Amino acid sequence: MNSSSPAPLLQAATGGLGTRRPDDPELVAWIDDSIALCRPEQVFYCDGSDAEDEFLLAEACRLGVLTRLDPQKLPGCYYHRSAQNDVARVEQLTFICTPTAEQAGPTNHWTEPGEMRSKLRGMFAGSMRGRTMFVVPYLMGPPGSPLAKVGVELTDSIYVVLNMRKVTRMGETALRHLQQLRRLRLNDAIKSDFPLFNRGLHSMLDLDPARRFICHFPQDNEILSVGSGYGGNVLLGKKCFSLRVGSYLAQSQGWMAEHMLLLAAESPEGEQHYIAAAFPSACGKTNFAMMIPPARFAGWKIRTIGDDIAWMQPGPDGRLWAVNPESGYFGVIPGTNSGTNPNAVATISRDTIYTNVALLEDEGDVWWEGKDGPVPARCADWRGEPWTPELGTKAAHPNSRFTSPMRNNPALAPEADEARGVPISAIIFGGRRGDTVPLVYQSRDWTHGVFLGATMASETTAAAAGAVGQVRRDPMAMLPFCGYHMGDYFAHWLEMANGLEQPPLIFGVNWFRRDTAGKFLWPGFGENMRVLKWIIDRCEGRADGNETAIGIVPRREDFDLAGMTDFSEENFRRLTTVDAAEWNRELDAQGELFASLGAHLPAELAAEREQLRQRLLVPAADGSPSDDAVELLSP
Ligand code: OXD
Ligand code: MN
Repeated sequence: MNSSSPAPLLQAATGGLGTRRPDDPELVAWIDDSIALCRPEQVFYCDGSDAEDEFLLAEACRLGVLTRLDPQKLPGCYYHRSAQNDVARVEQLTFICTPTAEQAGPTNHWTEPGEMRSKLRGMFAGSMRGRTMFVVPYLMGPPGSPLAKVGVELTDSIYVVLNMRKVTRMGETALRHLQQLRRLRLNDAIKSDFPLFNRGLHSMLDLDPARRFICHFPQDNEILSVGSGYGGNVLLGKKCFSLRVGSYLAQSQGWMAEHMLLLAAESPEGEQHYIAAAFPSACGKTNFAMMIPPARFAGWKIRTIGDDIAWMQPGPDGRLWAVNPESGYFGVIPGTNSGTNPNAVATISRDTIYTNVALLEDEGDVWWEGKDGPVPARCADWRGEPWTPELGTKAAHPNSRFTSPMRNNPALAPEADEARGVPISAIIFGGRRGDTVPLVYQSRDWTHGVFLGATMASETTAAAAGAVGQVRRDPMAMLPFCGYHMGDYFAHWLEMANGLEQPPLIFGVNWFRRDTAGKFLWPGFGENMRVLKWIIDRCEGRADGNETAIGIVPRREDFDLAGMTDFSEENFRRLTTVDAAEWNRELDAQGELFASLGAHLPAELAAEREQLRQRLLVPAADGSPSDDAVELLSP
């Protein structure tokens, strides 16, 4: 059941499934060129219907790509194992192909577009011989939204098709949107000649990592992906289009494409706030977006709009409005249980594709580290090998995933389908940091908030191939996803303030601070509601904070700890301490990224860094030298 199995052909479908060619001339011409290049045996045109989904799921089982799980326990759920060398995004094989290297900037891998195209054309030539090419039109964003965009992915992976159907609005909806765009262009209402839809061509080839490349041509609205069958490398609507190409489009068109969850928070009094939060991959965005507040916050409702990506633009009212371009979740699964994320547990109980978790003996159910219930005495691990707890290895891959439609989420906000989106009160930047960064702090203003996001760092996780646990700069959680020069991206953030009369307030958070024994100081998950409450109170001007060198941290009196029996006042003090020695080290560590951006680094951000340096020099209120571990109050 893995994507490296040969990809034999589909059986003939009934009722004309797979046969309806789109009629957009530009789309048809590109499909025909791609067919001539890849030479598939069959072409299957997806319409996104339920009948099609049923047919393709059955075919994926017949072809050994999926295993159906027990329909009583897990209705509509399927199991998939990827190739063992293909389990995460591959940042070192991900390229931004702009005419000059400078346009891609120092944080991206770059190759000249002509050179990359001819190399990849060589790989695509004949790549789908004996295989099926699926034509997958998809819409990113709620139908009717001015931010919604069309992409079409041509792929030889049935697994990709079935996942894309869950995480995007796939099929006829997308073609209808394209038709409208075409009409507007013919009427001259869309003046640019920029391609109206994103062209994504994907072939697994033979899943050889030596021939694996994920390449973006932002200026041509095009993506070419070869040699992988996994996640963000191949579900082209997600990271590739919505973030890497999306961020380039956003910069040139005056909007924002961000690696952010979106949630709605409603107080018992009916006050409504919408929050966007950027965290690096596998740092708890899904958990935060689906959070259930603790008993202390009875009457509060947290609803999910999105768990990974936000597209945002200034509205006519001067606020920042956001939509979630996706319609489903491709979430990290280990650690998911009814304590950490009950809404995710409900979401994945049906209509879900499980990838690279462990398979229980009767093959009807799955398991992962941190799942509710007992650890199984034996199962097959994510590789298909017999596993027992004594082995001491992980049965599920640390980057194993669930793919579920958002409609399954009991906490889904109805606004997730709202074409105009939601107005954002606050933006949160969060990393995974064992030290230095307090539980929560607020920037002084938009520019300082951009500095806060731009200098964010986090420990690496299993979401990308490579070492885990190393602190790296991950500006705005966009290091792997920004499709152009990072310095220009910062400048774009600064410019966005010009269109915003009521810009969101900007905060930093860190759920992962540890004590000297390495134990987490903050319980996280539902308790993060307390942090959210302080943030909302700040938005409403109801809570005070202490001014420190790095921003405003909560005062104890304004932060609700009631009902946290195991949590000490001392922990709160440690969590909100701004340690001058640590922050001086942080300041130095920021220097490398800033220096690499050269003349593209906005002067405002260099000035913010200098001001931070100056503030860190101010001795603490008791006159002790500033490089001791003291809380730095502003003069
Ligand atoms: C994801 C990621 O899959 O960020 O969302 O890697
Ligand atoms: Mn992500």
